[in-house]
Amino acid sequence: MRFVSTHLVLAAALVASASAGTLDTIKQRGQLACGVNVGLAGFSIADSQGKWVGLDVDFCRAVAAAVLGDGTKVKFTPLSAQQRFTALQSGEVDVLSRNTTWTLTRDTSLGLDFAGIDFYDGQGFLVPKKLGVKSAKDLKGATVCVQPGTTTELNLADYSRANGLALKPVVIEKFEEFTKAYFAGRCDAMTTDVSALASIRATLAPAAGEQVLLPETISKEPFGPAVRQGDPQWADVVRWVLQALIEAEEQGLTAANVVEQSTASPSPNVKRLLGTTAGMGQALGLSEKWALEAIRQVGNYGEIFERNVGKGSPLGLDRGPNQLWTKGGLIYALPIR
Ligand SMILES: N[C@@H](CCC(=O)N[C@@H](CS)C(=O)NCC(=O)O)C(=O)O
Repeated sequence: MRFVSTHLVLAAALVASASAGTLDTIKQRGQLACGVNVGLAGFSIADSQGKWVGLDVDFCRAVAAAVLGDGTKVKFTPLSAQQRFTALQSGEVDVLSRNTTWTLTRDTSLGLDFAGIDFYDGQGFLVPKKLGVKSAKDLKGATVCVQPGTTTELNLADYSRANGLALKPVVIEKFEEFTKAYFAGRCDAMTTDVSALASIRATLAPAAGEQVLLPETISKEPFGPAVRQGDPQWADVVRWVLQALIEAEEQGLTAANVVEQSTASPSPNVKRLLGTTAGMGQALGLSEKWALEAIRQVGNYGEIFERNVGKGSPLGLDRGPNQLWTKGGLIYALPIR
């Protein structure tokens, strides 16, 4: 019995040491490799100066700020829906932060681990106003533009079958061709995540007012950052950076006040989060200023949301389920202690 357990412990240690190391690799490299969308405004897009901006981009900057003390030390790799998982599995990127839905099979058979949920979404339909369609149920026999390698494609088939709609998918791999095909009238409708439809309508439609979002949301699409399975230390870092950004919003810590609050706040929770009381950084293998730097350089979860996809942005999204749990939403930070 004793013999077996020693061997099991040894085997477990060997597996851990063989697969660990992403955190050390990043520290040595001095740069985080982050996989993002090729160009979905609000989530990830290169601006006119070639600088990457968006909610998914900001999450990677927060991880770099926590790990390396500098949120600019990120190499962004644009990935299509079909390329994204291979890029993570092969080690080309350390983290995938790309409007990617957490599903059972992605979490298991694909060898990934999701570190949390940073955006709650669902799938919808966009149609030209001139079609006069008021509900997805009116789309019987319609052609629908959809991208492959997505949950979108699978949900569309389920929805069509479940409702006897005989929808005809028009599957287009490249994002640019996908949007162009729809606006050129090659499909009656376009389907993807509602946030992406808002982004496409606001930034790519020839006339945004001519496009209607149908009322049905046909799926749940919880997006989150993913890492390779088998490196729990790295998964922990990514998981807790996300929690720290949410905790910061819960505690009223912002990019502008976090440094001052790190000494002024009497709250034990704030002191632990910001490293004024040491321990959390060490537990993660990071500097005690990990969360302070992430919040100072990138902002809290709500600031990231508002700046990129909120009411003041071209997407104009409500917080909806992405509001804090204390305000009726689903965003809830795990205890940092
Ligand atoms: N959330 C869904 C869909 C994600 C997705 O890739 N959506 C498309 C539709 S907007 C996209 O981002 N395309 C950009 C590209 O292919 O580069 C998933 O994880 O499968």
